[in-house]
Amino acid sequence: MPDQSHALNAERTSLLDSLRRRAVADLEHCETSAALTRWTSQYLGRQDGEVNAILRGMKDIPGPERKAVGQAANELKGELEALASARRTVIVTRELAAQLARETIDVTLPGRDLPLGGLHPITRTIRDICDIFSAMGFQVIEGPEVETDYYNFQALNIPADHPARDMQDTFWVDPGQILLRTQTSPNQIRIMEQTSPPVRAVVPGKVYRNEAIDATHEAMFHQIEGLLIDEVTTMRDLRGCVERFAREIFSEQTKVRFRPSYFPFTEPSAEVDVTCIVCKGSGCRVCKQSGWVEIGGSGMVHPQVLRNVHYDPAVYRGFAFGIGVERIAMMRYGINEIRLFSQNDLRFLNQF
Ligand code: 2U9
Repeated sequence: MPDQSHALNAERTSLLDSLRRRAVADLEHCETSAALTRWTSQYLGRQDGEVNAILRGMKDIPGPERKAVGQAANELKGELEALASARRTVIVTRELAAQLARETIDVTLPGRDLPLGGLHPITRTIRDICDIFSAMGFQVIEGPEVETDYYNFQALNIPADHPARDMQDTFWVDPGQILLRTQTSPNQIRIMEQTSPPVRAVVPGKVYRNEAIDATHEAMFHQIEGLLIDEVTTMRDLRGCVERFAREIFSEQTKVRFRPSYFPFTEPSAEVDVTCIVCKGSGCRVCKQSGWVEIGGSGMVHPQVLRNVHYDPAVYRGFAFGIGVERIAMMRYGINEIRLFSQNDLRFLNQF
């Protein structure tokens, strides 16, 4: 019996030895965490691990040997666990180093450019016009686009039967009471109500007219209106002011011409023409061969308008003018279609 048990013992010992050699050799080939996980489950797995299979089979071993085999198997288990843990440290360190190398950020790289927006040609033109009048001492003041009938019409001496009040021309919010302003002048009335002369102000902004739309007319467009009120103010001052503006915005060679006209809020009144900037006055398609292009209207403020804001027309007088911004922009940039300004088409806008 002792010999037989000795032989059995030797057989089990060599079984454990060969398992150890195989496990150690395999472990040396584990290069990744995934491979190591597979190795761990093959040799040390709770259910199917090879070492546990030996420990489970011990119930078949006779009493005296069981202890020795159990001890040897447990030692092997401890030994393999220690080797696996050391191997894991090596693999994890190597994998982390590779990941860090892969994910390196070069903080010295220049940032990505954000595309810069630009100013709309109408905004640019309004700013340039305002700069010119600012330099002449005018304040730039904006006001509401939704107005009352009083500020838009009555205060400006526009009688009830005037064509400008026509239902077809005005966008009414509350018919007869509230409307979208048809000119920026209601704001000049507000300014005069709030201040005493002298007054020098320009008002830029959107205005609305219920018009038939074509290449040169839109239902919404932009104006700049100017107002100057003082004790001694003449038509010559108006002409000088408008001429200075025209020469600043177009060129020093520009000439200005006044043509008699009629507006309810000015008397006398004049249309303002400038020499065509395309042909310099010799005649072309833009000026319809006349050499002149209309840029707006002007005049001396009507005494009734002064009375409406409680200015004494015997003491104060003033001039006013209105300029169509789209007109100026179309001439400056050589644009022949007003609808391009409101279509938000980047192929057009990117050119400015
Ligand atoms: C007050 C008194 C008078 C402003 C004026 C015009 C003549 C004029 C047009 C220009 C082109 C409108 O955009 S457009 O179609 N404007 O012809 N505007 S006088 O007169 C005023 C303003 C305010 C208190």
